[in-house]
Amino acid sequence: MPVEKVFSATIERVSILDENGKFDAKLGKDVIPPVDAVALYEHMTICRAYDMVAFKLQRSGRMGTYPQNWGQEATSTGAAYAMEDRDWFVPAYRENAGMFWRGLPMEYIFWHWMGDERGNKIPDGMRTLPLSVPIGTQMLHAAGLAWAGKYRGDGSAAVTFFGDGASSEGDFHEAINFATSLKLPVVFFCQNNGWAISTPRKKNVGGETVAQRGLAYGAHCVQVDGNDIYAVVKVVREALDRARNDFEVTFIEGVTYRMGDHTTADDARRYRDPSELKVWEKRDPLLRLRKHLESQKAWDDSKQEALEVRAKEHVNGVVARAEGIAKPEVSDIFSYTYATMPETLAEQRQTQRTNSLSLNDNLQSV
Ligand SMILES: Cc1ncc(C[n+]2csc(CCOP(=O)(O)OP(=O)(O)O)c2C)c(N)n1
Ligand SMILES: [Mg+2]
Repeated sequence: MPVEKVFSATIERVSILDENGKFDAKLGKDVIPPVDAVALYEHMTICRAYDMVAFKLQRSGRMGTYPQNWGQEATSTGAAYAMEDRDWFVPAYRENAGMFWRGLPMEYIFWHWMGDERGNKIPDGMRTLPLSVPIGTQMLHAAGLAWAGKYRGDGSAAVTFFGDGASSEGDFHEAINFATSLKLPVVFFCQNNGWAISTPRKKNVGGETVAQRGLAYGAHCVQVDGNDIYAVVKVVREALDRARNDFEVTFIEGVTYRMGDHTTADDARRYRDPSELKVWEKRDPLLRLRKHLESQKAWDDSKQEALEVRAKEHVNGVVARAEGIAKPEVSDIFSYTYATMPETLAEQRQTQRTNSLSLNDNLQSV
């Protein structure tokens, strides 16, 4: 036969708890035990409070630029919940909730955006990378970590997060090509939040879904309702099994929405129709889970009130710790590049305050 079909594929979309509160009992069976669902809801609520405080810290001049995570909490939290400690969590910059679920103390992310490098020094043993602001670079790191894990046979997998915009970067294509051709245990989790700053998804990604981008590389591709934490946990768990057991790469497109501006340096009102927000407010991942828990008699208004008080107190404590950290030493800038400091650098550190170069002397003469 001169013409034959050599490849065909479909992209499935997974949803368990839909925006009207309908829960698919068959698909959702045993995905998240009820006690964990409450813990996840509480966690995401505290992360939302954190996000709102972060915005105010920037507006009042106490923090630099900040990208709000508002509305996207279920994607990274669901993924982190499905992961094991031995797995690598490789974020972009809208995955606070997942990083905190993995145990990163919340002040680290404040430090990062306050310009303090100590926010990037992840506690030892926590297989989580610091935030990545250069778009797309982290996916290559994830492929490398997964390669090392496979080489060592430690059973680990890497889950890397990136945006719809980042899926148009060369780094994405290089990383996924590397991962699928070497059969590395990586999960590529695209947070399709509708926008790459002011560029709408349709103007930066051709094709019906973002997920299908992975097909060309031979990845298993799936779309998931990213505001449905049950569906997120299910698809990430399956992707991790695939990675660990078969070294098969998965591309997950989590369809979610950026409720805030791109960052505090942006004003989305200049390019975004407010009616879009109204639609997505109803799809809020927290609201959806809360209603579901209420329908299960696992949540009520008094629990909500108590949680909100607790969240406020918790975040206030984080702010106090973040702002209360002792200033770093100037010489710290020399300390973190080499395990053993080369002589030239040691000399620079030694002479950083000579008369000719002394910052203090210069200031005194002003
Ligand atoms: C390599 C690189 N190019 C450009 C930028 C500027 N930039 C910051 S965020 C962004 C858009 C990213 O969109 P997306 O990947 O969809 O992530 P989102 O912000 O929506 O979460 C761009 C172009 C950058 N940080 N790094
Ligand atoms: Mg985006």
